[in-house]
Amino acid sequence: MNNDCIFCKIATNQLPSEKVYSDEEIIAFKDINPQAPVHILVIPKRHIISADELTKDDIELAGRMILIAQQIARQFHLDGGYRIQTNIGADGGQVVPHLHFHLLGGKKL
Ligand code: DGP
Repeated sequence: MNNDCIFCKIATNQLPSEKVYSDEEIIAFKDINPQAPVHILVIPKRHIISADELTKDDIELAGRMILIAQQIARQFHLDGGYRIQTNIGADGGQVVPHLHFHLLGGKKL
């Protein structure tokens, strides 16, 4: 938990969000500024800054994050395809420094 991190606050319910998935180590919630009809963020509850910070110890966590995005894509009937994207650092377009996978779909991207 990083007290200055909005996604840590969402993960601990100190800030509201429209959650679509939650387990002991991962949550998913609707993006506040959607770029597609379906735009969901999948995040670890643990404060990891970005994918660049992942280590071998996180292989299972990172894999589970992708499988959860896949499961949510099915739940939202993104049968025509979708995008899973993660931005890393300022040059990568990352604004919130807590690892998140964008799940985007519902239109031709
Ligand atoms: P990125 O640029 O990859 O760091 O994307 C951050 C995303 O997080 C951006 O699409 C907007 C979203 N976001 C930022 N603050 C909040 C928030 O307080 N609630 C929710 N649901 N989404 C947020």
